[in-house]
Amino acid sequence: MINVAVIGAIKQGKSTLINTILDYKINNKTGKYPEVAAIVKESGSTTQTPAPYSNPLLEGIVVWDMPGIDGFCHKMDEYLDKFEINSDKFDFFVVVISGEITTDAGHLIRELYKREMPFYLVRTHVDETIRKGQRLRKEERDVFNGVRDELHQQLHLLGQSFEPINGSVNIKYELYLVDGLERDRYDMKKLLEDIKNDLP
Ligand SMILES: Nc1nc2c(ncn2[C@@H]2O[C@H](COP(=O)(O)OP(=O)(O)OP(=O)(O)O)[C@@H](O)[C@H]2O)c(=O)[nH]1
Ligand SMILES: [Mg+2]
Repeated sequence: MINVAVIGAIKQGKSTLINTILDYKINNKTGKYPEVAAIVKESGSTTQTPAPYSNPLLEGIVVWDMPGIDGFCHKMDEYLDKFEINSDKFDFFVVVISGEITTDAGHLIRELYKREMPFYLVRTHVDETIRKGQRLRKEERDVFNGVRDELHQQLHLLGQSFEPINGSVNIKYELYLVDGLERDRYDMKKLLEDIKNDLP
């Protein structure tokens, strides 16, 4: 079994992403996900304990919905210990952000860099970013590429921030820009394929 942790700050779209990965859809009539799906709450308390999800769509893989960083522990180190991030429990990490890389996500990414753990960074809410751009008469492609370039730059700076001299750490990541609710838009198709076929 490959244990994949979907992790990030609170309310970034982690649970939604898991449901899309496992193809659990909101029912048109009830407006709800099926019972087996990851829990998405519109308001109130967030995911508080790691919850495993799997189905035949991703054979041999368990996807873990992790509590939002800072929604549960006050310190990053406490979070890393409590949820066994630095142990062998998880084989791979999918870090979820909905905008820029915030302090919490940055802290986590630095941990992964330190351990030379490859990871996927998933930027959700790209649909909203594009919509905003359109109001400012920006082309979809330009907005998309702008977000991508900024994130690569931020990731590069993060890599340098603990290895400033020659950046000798071997950093491996993939970046995906998605609408967390859509399986066939933006980079989601590639993400689904990569999770299925390309996990290290
Ligand atoms: N427009 C848009 N909405 C999204 C996207 N991803 C998630 N959402 C919405 O964002 C809200 C929060 O999503 P969740 O999946 O609950 O986020 P989470 O990170 O699991 O949140 P916590 O477990 O509470 O920390 C929900 O209303 C989702 O429908 C996206 O890519 N685009
Ligand atoms: Mg959640």
